[in-house]
Amino acid sequence: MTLEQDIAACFDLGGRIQSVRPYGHGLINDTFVVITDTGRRVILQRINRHVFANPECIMENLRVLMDHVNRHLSTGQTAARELKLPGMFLSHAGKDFIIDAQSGFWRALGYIENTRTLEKITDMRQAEEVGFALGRFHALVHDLDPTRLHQTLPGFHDAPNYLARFTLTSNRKTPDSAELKYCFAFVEARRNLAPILETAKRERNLVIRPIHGDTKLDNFLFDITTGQAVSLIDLDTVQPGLIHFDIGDCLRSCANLAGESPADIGAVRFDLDICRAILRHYLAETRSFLTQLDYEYLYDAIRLIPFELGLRFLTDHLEGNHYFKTDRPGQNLHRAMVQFRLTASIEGHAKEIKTIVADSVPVT
Ligand code: GN1
Ligand code: MG
Repeated sequence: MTLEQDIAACFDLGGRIQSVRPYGHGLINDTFVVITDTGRRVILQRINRHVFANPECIMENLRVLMDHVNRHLSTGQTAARELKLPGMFLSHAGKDFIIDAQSGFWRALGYIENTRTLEKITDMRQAEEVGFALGRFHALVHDLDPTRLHQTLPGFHDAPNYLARFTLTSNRKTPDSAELKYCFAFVEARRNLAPILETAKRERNLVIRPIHGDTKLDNFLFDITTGQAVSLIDLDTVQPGLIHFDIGDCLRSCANLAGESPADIGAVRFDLDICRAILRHYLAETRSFLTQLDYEYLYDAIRLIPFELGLRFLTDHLEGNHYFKTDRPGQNLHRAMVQFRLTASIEGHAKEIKTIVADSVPVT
């Protein structure tokens, strides 16, 4: 028996375990899909303790989130089309997690049937669905008091802090390749960009709300039959934050058709049609509670989040790849280059993106 089979057997999954296989492409946690003899599929995950110091907080947040969303559903406050969120299974001891002998933290989540993820957006309807789903998610949680949620990853989107850490690390290192020279110069030229959202937060131009925290395309589930986006998964980083983090992260993932690890970095660019489709549908779902100031910072967020992720990959490369999983040397440097190319493409389209934002804001 493998460790993950042993662990799967500790949860009450309503049947005997038939198989446990690795699943998905996450860069942080270890994910498996379990199949039971009743044909049920369950997602089994070992949370990366190096990243999440207090995984218990993730589970508490999940419970708060589920209670809140279920209350919304039972009072019919939202329209007929609902997002499904994965449920949690309890262990035979009645807990929603298990700690193994090596302190590994495991949980089992419902698999949402008849759905798939997309490797990339191939038609505009998919982009519209992403915009809808993110907007609906924010609409569902916008009236949840953010102080009821733990910070599962303190400073997760604190770009000035990532910049400070990069500065410390890079001061000890001479850029000895063309790639590193490009990256160091790219960051130097954008020191002013890093604090833009943190400053807006401090000055109360932007308010703290519950956010998802990890809105890349892989975390949207699409119904296989209808093509509708029916779920947003990977709820580990649901915590208090700025909705701008989620919008920037979603667009940097969805509107870059080359993906996060393309063979040809030259293929990386920001797709304006996808940006338009996502924003329009997102803003239609969130119009009742977003403010003028929220709209004013959208372009900055779209530009900042790929820059921030590039910084995170670059620093991890310099520090020896402790954070993001890699399967070859130099992979995090390559990932950083991709995000910087994307940032540059966004900057090159600044005018068009600002026009898209202005045209997508619903008229009141
Ligand atoms: C990580 O583990 P995964 O793949 O869901 C990271 C995100 C990055 C993403 C880039 C907790 O997400 O912030 O945007 O990689 N998650 C964490 O692929 O750091
Ligand atoms: Mg994640």
